[in-house]
Amino acid sequence: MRPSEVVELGDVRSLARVIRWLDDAPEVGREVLKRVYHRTGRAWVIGVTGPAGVGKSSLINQLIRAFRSEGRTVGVVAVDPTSPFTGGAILGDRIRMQDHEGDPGVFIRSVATRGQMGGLSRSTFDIIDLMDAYGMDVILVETVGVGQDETDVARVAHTVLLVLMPGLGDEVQALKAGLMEIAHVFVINKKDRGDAERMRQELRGVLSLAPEARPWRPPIVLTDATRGAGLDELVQALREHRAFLERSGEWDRRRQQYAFLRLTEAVRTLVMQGIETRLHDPQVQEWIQAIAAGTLDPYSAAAALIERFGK
Ligand SMILES: Nc1nc2c(ncn2[C@@H]2O[C@H](COP(=O)(O)OP(=O)(O)O)[C@@H](O)[C@H]2O)c(=O)[nH]1
Ligand SMILES: [Mg+2]
Repeated sequence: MRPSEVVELGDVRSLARVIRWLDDAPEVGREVLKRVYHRTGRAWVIGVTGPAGVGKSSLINQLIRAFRSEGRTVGVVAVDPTSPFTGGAILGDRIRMQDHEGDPGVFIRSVATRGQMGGLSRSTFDIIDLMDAYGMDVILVETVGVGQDETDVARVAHTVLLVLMPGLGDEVQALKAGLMEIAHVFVINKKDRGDAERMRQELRGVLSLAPEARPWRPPIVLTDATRGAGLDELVQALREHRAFLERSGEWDRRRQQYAFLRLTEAVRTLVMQGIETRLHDPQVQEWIQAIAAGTLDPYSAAAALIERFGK
């Protein structure tokens, strides 16, 4: 590892290299993260979530343009729901974002979920922190999904943007219990295509069921991501939410929550790493056999394993 790559703020090439290390040489990638972590905490993380095909990537493309025109740097993490059976090939989700190719103020990275729960892979946190440390002002995290287990993004993002489109009637119903509660801004995209206004009314109906006491009332913005219509309104809604976060103290509270999440993730990573390197240890093999045979339960085995290798 060359120290220069650690210190260069705003250098997307060294950022790309460090992020690649997270996959290829995790201990090196994490070593860099340790050294730059003190620079984190400045980026505004915006989660962009919703069903496949609603136009999340297209909207991100437009949001990059909008933030860039204000002089802000933008990082994008696109989380692909790659099948756990294919082992998680990294698919480029750059197609609709390629307008920004060559702009040193934009850094786009796709990550595979590797079949982990909740939609975000372990390294997503590291990538977000690295982008933050390397000076990205805004980090857009694209995740697919509308299930309740997809609410992971809410634990990472300051602002959650839920993207829908006209004609998603059933899915809107399904959303009620899950993402509805975590979304701060709703977008009905493809307003050029269908009855977006009617959908706004439906959505308002669903949202009005929420407790009145909620300090932030999520706005609903109609957009056409292919033409950029509604983008000013969307950016305005995002800005208002950010101002709300800061004035309510929520911005700082999120930092605390994120710190807790980071700690538990790091513990999991280190413990798993410790176990994975010892899978062929005869003692571990013995425990596996005993669990299979039913003579040992997995919790007792896990406790014994951590006791033995956890140091
Ligand atoms: N007509 C119309 N098509 C759109 C709009 N936004 C995105 N699309 C198209 O919808 C398809 C899916 O868009 P994409 O951004 O990849 O959606 P994602 O899967 O949510 O990221 C693409 O063919 C886009 O060109 C829109 O506002 N209007
Ligand atoms: Mg996409």
